[in-house]
Amino acid sequence: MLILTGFEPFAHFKENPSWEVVNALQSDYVMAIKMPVSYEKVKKLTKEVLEKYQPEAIISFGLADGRAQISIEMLAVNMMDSTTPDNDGFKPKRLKIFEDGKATYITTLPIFEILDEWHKNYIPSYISYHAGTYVCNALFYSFLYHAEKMGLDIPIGFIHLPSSEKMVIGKKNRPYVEIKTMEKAAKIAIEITSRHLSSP
Ligand code: PCA
Repeated sequence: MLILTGFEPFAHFKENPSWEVVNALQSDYVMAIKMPVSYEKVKKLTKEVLEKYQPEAIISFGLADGRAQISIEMLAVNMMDSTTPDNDGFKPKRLKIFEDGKATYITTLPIFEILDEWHKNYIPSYISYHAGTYVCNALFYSFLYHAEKMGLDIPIGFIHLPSSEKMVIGKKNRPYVEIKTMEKAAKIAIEITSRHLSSP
C-alpha cells in the first residue's frame, strides 16, 4: 500500500489544498491520512504510521503559500524554527527535531524522474532543495528518521503545493495553481513511484 499524507489548515488559512488533493486520490492501493500541524504530534504519528501500515512508499504533501509552482523537496533538515506557531501554539526557535538525528536526510523518492514527467505534462514545478523549518519539514524528516531506525528502505518524499484557485479569490496578484493540476501532479508522482516498487 502507498500512503499519501496531507495537512489540516494552519495559521490564517481556512483550508489546506494538500488534504483536498490526497483525499481525492484514495483507492484500494492508495490511502490518505490527514496530519495535524503540530511538531510534537507529527514526530510520533510518523512512527505510528510506519509501524501500523508497513507502507511500500510514502508521499507527503503540504501547502507552501506564496510559491507559484509545485515543488518537490530534496532535503529534510534537523531543525524546527518558526515565527508562525503550529496548531498547538508552539513556536520553536532553532531546535533540533531529534537530538540524536543527523543534520539532513535526502529524499528517497525518484524526484528527477517525477519532475521530468511533470514538465512533459506542462505542470509548473521545480526541485526545492530543502523543505524549510516548519511542520512540513518536521514530518518529512521524522518519516525518514523513523524509517531508517526501523530498517525500512522505502521511497519517502515531500511535495509542497501552492495555494489553490479558491484561496486567492479576491486577492490580487497572489500565485496559485488549480487544484485539478495539483491532483494530476500527485497522480504522476504516485505512478512514477509505483514503478520503482517490487510489488505495486
Ligand atoms: N504547510 C506547512 C505546514 C503544514 C502545511 O500544509 C509547511 O510548509 O511547513
